[in-house]
Amino acid sequence: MLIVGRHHIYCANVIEQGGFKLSNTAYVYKVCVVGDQAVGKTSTIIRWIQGYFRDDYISTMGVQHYSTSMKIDEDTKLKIIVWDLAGQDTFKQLRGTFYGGAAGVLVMFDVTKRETFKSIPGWVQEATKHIGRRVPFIIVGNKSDLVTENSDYFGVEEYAESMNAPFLITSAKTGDNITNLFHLIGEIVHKKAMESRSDRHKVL
Ligand SMILES: Nc1nc2c(ncn2[C@@H]2O[C@H](COP(=O)(O)OP(=O)(O)O)[C@@H](O)[C@H]2O)c(=O)[nH]1
Ligand SMILES: [Mg+2]
Repeated sequence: MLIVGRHHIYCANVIEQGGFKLSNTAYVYKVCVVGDQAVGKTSTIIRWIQGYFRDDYISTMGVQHYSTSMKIDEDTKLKIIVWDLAGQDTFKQLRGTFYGGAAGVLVMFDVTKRETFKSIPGWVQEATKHIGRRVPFIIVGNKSDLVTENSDYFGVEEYAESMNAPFLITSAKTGDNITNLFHLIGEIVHKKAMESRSDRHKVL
């Protein structure tokens, strides 16, 4: 399998649960970001990759992707390719094709809009259907900077527990928890990929 990067052509081995092994210390994974329109998907990705927040984006058309690298320990480097899927219903059909090969999903809602939280099960279902298996996902409540009083964020903690998924409350505006979020998804998808490899070796 060839992956053409900006400066390199990698010879990579496909690993199970989505992703590629580039070398003994470097791996690449695809992560999809989903959620209703305007919950802050694009802002969150831009905040992480480019380190700033702007409030004048035009809404994402179709799909865009971004990539960056992170070290999860001294010896392990991950390249995460983040796919930003348009939330509008008009892109529903198009979205299906872009989930392929994803190793993990960030499912986002806006902590100031209950209806965006209610959409989460639908997003989980759509992603699982198109990816073809249940992959790790993180539930993300964004725009924490807009919440002034104590909030239970619509009960996200209980919901996340029932889905056996972690959740994080973030702000793309202030940057709160954004680095943690991407490191967490990187660690989770890598762990899952490594576990499934060792399981397979046990069976063989
Ligand atoms: N206050 C605040 N506004 C945000 C935050 N994240 C995104 N926004 C704003 O919400 C709107 C939608 O953001 P966008 O990233 O385009 O959402 P997307 O449709 O999910 O990609 C924009 O006006 C952003 O500036 C946040 O953490 N805090
Ligand atoms: Mg967008």
